[in-house]
Amino acid sequence: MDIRELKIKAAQIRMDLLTIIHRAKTGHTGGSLSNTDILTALYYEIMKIDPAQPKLENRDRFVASKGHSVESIWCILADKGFFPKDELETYSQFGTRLIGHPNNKVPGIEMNTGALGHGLPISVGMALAAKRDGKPYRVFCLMGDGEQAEGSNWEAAMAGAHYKLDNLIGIVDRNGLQISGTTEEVMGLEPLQDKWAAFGWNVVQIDGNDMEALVSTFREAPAISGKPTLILANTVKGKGVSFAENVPAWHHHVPNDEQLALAHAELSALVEQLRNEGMVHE
Ligand SMILES: Cc1ncc(C[n+]2csc(CCOP(=O)(O)OP(=O)(O)O)c2C)c(N)n1
Ligand SMILES: [Mg+2]
Repeated sequence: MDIRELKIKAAQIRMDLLTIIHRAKTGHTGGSLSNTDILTALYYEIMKIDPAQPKLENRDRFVASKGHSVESIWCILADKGFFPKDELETYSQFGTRLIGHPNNKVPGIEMNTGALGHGLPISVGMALAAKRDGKPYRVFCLMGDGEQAEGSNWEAAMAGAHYKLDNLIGIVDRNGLQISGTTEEVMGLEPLQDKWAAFGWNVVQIDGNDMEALVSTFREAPAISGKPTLILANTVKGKGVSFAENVPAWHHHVPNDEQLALAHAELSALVEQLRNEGMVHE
């Protein structure tokens, strides 16, 4: 897919995730919207995965350590064909596999997550296994910025550098907010880039809602052989929905009927604009 097509896809995924959250009346809206571009780049352009063979030995691995923002993942896995799209209607309903956090009963999910701070340690193990077994796959681990307060991440960071895991790519969704306010108010993280660098990682800071920057950074990783990569992805929590952007309450606020219609109108307008740009260029 080219960059414009990826941007259209991201807008469509945003519409889908708002729809399932609105229907179920529960979800982590802000964090799902902030990481949609990261996931779209990974799932539609970067990762070597096959929805028909979700357990393929040499598949790239994706671990959603910030497991609460699962709605973007469910919508992408359905759209890619890991499971039927109409199953999305069961999201968060009694008896569903599509629960409020990643669940490895669902094809395409590598690991149950939700308790923050566990994704990176397991990703280190997956990347180390690939090295020891001589396998070519990469491991991508998406963390939240609030999640950086979990000490287990820093033990894993040390191990990732120690074992020279250049097949490991950590991504921090740096939206500046966690559940109850800004990360700097709740648990100061800065200077975050310097901390990761001091732990021996190659750190790249980008705009995490810029599709072009995401695709080229993911393609180039590892830029330095023998070092794991940390992508500090500066994002906007609630991205793409004007009234949700940067508003802490949208962490798990659910859109009402009117807000859903408004959000869909904004995102549809973006899709139309991107389609028109395509026609001008063709
Ligand atoms: C170990 C643990 N403690 C607390 C929580 C509750 N919790 C869910 S989301 C969240 C905030 C996470 O903020 P951040 O990592 O910045 O995620 P994002 O902003 O991307 O939604 C918290 C504290 C949890 N899931 N796991
Ligand atoms: Mg955050």
